[in-house]
Amino acid sequence: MIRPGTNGTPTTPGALPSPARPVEEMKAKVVLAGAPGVGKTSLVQRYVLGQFSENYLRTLGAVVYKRKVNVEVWTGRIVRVTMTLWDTMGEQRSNAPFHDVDLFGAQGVLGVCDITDANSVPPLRGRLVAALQASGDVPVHLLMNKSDLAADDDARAAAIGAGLDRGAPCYLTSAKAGDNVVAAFEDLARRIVERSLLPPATFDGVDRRIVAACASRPRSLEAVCREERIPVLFAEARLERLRRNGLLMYATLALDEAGRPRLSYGATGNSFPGAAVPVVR
Ligand SMILES: Nc1nc2c(ncn2[C@@H]2O[C@H](COP(=O)(O)OP(=O)(O)OP(=O)(O)O)[C@@H](O)[C@H]2O)c(=O)[nH]1
Ligand SMILES: [Mg+2]
Repeated sequence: MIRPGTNGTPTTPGALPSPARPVEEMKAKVVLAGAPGVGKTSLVQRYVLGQFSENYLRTLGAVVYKRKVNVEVWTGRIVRVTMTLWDTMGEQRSNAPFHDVDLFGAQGVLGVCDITDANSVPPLRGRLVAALQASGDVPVHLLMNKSDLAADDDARAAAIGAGLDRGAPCYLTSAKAGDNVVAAFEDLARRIVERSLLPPATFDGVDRRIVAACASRPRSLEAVCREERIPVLFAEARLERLRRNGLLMYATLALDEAGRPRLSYGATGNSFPGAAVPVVR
């Protein structure tokens, strides 16, 4: 999926290429899904155009936006991702299959609900099921939008519950104020890139130690970095891959003071498939 850039930049192991000279490029389709009026169009327009409007114009069909972003991954490389962002309509007029055509082939999903309205969460769950059926097990981020308004406790709890069920980190976002919009979109871009870089089911001694530690008690990303003495991006990619392979799960999913996800990982009790590859450190 990733192809070498055309600018001839050499990839020196350990060296960080300049963000202005990315070494690899990839494309990713990302779908925004959620109930009507939760702010999908506003979020994508805030991210791509830097604009916000109080006017509500229902989306009909799907509108596709594009934005390129440089993503730093755990290898130290920079990948330039061209994201096509599919802003889908919230209103579902029927269950006819062609309504889900927009969801096919996505590499990532941004599920959106309205933090002031608990009724926006059940339709979001439905849209996530449809999106994941159409695109397979792709990374999902859950955006609890309109954080500039007073939050509804039920909406907050329901959204975090949906995130936990779907393995989707949650972000408190405001398309109006801009809070966490870039983080939510670009963290997803990084997860998409990492997923395409890591061999899906090859495990080594680091993986085994991480799973053993999480089996004794849930570990945060920071704890894994500290204990294994590995950089954040590297630990994050490993944890995500172990989770995808059913060896870890989110033990807790909460929000930090900035409204960004705070996760801890626990072991599922499943055993490692295949033989271990010894790690030399
Ligand atoms: N206060 C506030 N209002 C918002 C925010 N995001 C969106 N809105 C408002 O909510 C309304 C609906 O926003 P849209 O972005 O059109 O919602 P949508 O999810 O695209 O709706 P559909 O296209 O019908 O599915 C508009 O009036 C926006 O101005 C936000 O973060 N804060
Ligand atoms: Mg819309």
